[in-house]
Amino acid sequence: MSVETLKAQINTVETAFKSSLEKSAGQDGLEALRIQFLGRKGALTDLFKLLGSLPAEEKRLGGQALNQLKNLMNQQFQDRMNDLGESRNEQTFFDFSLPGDVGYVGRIHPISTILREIKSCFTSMGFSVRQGPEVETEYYNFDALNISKGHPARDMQDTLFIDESNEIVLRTHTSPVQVHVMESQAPPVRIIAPGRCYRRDTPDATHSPVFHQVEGLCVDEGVSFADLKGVIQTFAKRMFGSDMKIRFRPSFFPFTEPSAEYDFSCMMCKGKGCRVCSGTGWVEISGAGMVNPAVFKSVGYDPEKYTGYAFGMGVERIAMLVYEVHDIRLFYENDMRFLKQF
Ligand code: FA5
Repeated sequence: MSVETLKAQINTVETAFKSSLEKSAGQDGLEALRIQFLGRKGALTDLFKLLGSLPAEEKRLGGQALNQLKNLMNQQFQDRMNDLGESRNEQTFFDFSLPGDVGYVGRIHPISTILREIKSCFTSMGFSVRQGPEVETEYYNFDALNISKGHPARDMQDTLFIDESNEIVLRTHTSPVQVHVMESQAPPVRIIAPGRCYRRDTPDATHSPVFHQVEGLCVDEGVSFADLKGVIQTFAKRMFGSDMKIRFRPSFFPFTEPSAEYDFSCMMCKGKGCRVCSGTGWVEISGAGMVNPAVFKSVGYDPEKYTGYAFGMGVERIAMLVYEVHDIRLFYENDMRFLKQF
């Protein structure tokens, strides 16, 4: 036999091996192929047996060609085994030690939690909870509250208009709810009105264009400024503990007379001065005062018979003090790393 004849047989075996490898399926198919081509009595062994019949000078060449075929067949067979092993692992492998998929459980937003606490505190003092519209007429947002057209107080609150020609605005405060409530019932009144407010305020650490207020209104015979101070003091101590200090400062609102603003001592810096309290040790929480008789007249209450107090406190400012949050914007960025802490 010549080396050329051997090479022709090598080609035939190689072609048959490759085509069988392509067609072979599964572990059993591969094992049958291994026996047929690479086994002790397989096609490769048969070819090696032919080496002996080559002329001495062609044995080296024949041996090289056979070894090449042997390496190629072994390599391709191994590759195929690996592929099969991987796909089998993908189908059946399951690691029971891995932690399971835990679905995300939502939670209450910190502002909602604080609103609930404020409501619970005031309802325990005999206040009921009322709601008012966020889209208001200028009449309720300003005129009925004694803030006449061109009054400088309208400049104090940069207003977002929905429809300027029809005088429709996004309410800039919760005080219009005072008017809705007084129009709908006779005294005595003792309500709080929580809700969203909107202003064209530039966002910074303590201002957001959308924020929450809780309005308070108490009207009856003989209600005084001392009642207002007592209610606010009780609220502050219940919310923050007996260490909380409050202070009232004279102020101006067209719908209250006299008017005041009250501040809570800054829990963040314990009064030393920080970014939240602008270095003063106090955080402005709310406007307040005795209801202006002009407002009573616009809702048909007798100002000679009734007196009342009102306040409108900023909920975010309270939440910042409770949770020691330095920037109001964090409440509205919806960053889960922040929200998950509550
Ligand atoms: C008012 O809005 C009055 N309606 C409050 C009032 C009610 C006075 C009843 C008298 C009687 P003022 O503009 O000061 O007042 O806002 C009240 C509180 O809302 C502020 O003290 C502050 O805590 C909060 N606040 C106001 N603007 C913003 C804002 N852009 N972002 C966050 N909180 C704000």
